[in-house]
Amino acid sequence: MDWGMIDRYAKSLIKEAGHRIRLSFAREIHIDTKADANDLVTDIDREIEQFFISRIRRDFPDHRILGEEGFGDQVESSEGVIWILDPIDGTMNFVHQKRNFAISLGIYADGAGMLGYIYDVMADDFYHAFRDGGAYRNDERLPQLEPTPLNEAIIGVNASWVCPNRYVDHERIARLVNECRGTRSYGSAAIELAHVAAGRLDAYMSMRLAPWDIAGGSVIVGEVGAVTTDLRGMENDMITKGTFIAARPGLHETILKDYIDLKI
Ligand code: 2AM
Ligand code: CA
Repeated sequence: MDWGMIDRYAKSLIKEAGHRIRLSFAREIHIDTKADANDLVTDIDREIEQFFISRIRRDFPDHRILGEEGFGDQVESSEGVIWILDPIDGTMNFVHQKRNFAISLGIYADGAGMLGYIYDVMADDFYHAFRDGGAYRNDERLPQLEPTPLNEAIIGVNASWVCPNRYVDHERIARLVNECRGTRSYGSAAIELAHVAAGRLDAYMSMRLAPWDIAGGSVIVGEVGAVTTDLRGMENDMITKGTFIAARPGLHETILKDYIDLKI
């Protein structure tokens, strides 16, 4: 497999998709809801996913595609090469803020993350990584992450997990919020993972993420030494939805051991 060629191809595809998204602001965007009233999708999400899929199918016919909007393949096993795509991660931000959304793509071979990309379209920040080749922001290599104690850590966590919910003991999350240095929430898992990779967040966690939210970012944060698992400490399989944490080493163990009590 010529991963260098696939890397160049993927980068140019993502840049072109970003251009298409920026152009879409001149049009009227149609907004639908999916699972619930706050689970948004637009015609742009669908168009961008279809753009990726038509190109990938034409140029890599033996690869499979797992995309959020469902135009790709029915992926139930991790064999072969799989492109795991979220055409717009942070759709609510896309609709309400017209910023703080990203294209997220991970390319996996037999379950191993080979290439990862996060493109923060409006900031024009492009993060990428290749397995054992380091992580980069706009072609500048990102340094390895050093351990940080919890009382000096900024944690990316959505405020909804501090409210009673059916996934996790919210009182422990409230204690985590009190005992860390600060919390942030950006509304796009991909952008939060880019922040972890660049050392601007020390951890990011969510109880409800899909493979396309984390596939690209997991490769990127892994290259700078962050630990990524589900909230039981097991490896995420990139096929099923579940819980997720990415954190500096040490901090990862502290959060899982002392602050997470899953109900699911
Ligand atoms: P999206 O914008 O592509 O839907 C928001 O906190 C983050 O969680 C975003 O990355 C968002 O991705 C993701 N997200 C929101 N609802 C989700 C769900 N039901 N399942 C998986 N991921 C979800
Ligand atoms: Ca999405």
